[in-house]
Amino acid sequence: MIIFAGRSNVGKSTLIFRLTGKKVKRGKRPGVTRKPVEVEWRGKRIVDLPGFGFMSGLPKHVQERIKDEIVHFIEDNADEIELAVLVVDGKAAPEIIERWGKRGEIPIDVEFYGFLRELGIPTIVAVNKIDKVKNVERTINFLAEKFGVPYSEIPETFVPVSAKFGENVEVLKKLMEKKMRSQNL
Ligand SMILES: Nc1nc2c(ncn2[C@@H]2O[C@H](COP(=O)(O)OP(=O)(O)OP(=O)(O)O)[C@@H](O)[C@H]2O)c(=O)[nH]1
Ligand SMILES: [Mg+2]
Repeated sequence: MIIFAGRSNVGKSTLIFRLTGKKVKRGKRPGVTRKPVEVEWRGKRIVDLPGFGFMSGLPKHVQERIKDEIVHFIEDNADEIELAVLVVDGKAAPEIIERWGKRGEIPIDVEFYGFLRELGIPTIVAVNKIDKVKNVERTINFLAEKFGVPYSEIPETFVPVSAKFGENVEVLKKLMEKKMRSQNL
């Protein structure tokens, strides 16, 4: 099983659509995917998870419940999950991380990356919406530092993509295959 996780509206569903051609529900507002949705891809199951964080039209306690459900889903399926793709919004993530950090809070993306690593799940960070990012390299270096990923491991961990324009999706596909192969050795 491969899971796609990340904050609401970062483009998880769009990326799955680009990768697989499977028509998962996508949308302009955060909170489109409300339950884990499975699609089949090359004989594997890809799970499109709801986003965590702000969701349009949903009260805070429901958002919290959905986040708990995501965490439980991942914990319950940890043995089966061979790969996680953590999708972040390349434009918004650095700003949000900076803001949370200043408040002395651990940003959700950072927390979530740590959570996946603690469970021993190989994780790729797809830095999406790079069509809106001026300096991609700087963005990735910043995220790597915040996530605690050593400089030498950046190429095997971070991939800049634009799901909307299909940019670099092939590179992501290759890295996914590589990570899964090295796992099965
Ligand atoms: N500019 C730009 N917009 C994108 C990109 N990828 C996705 N989007 C837009 O971001 C919005 C959210 O896309 P979704 O794929 O529904 O996002 P999601 O992460 O699945 O959202 P939830 O299911 O609500 O958690 C849509 O309006 C997409 O068109 C991208 O690479 N660049
Ligand atoms: Mg979605």
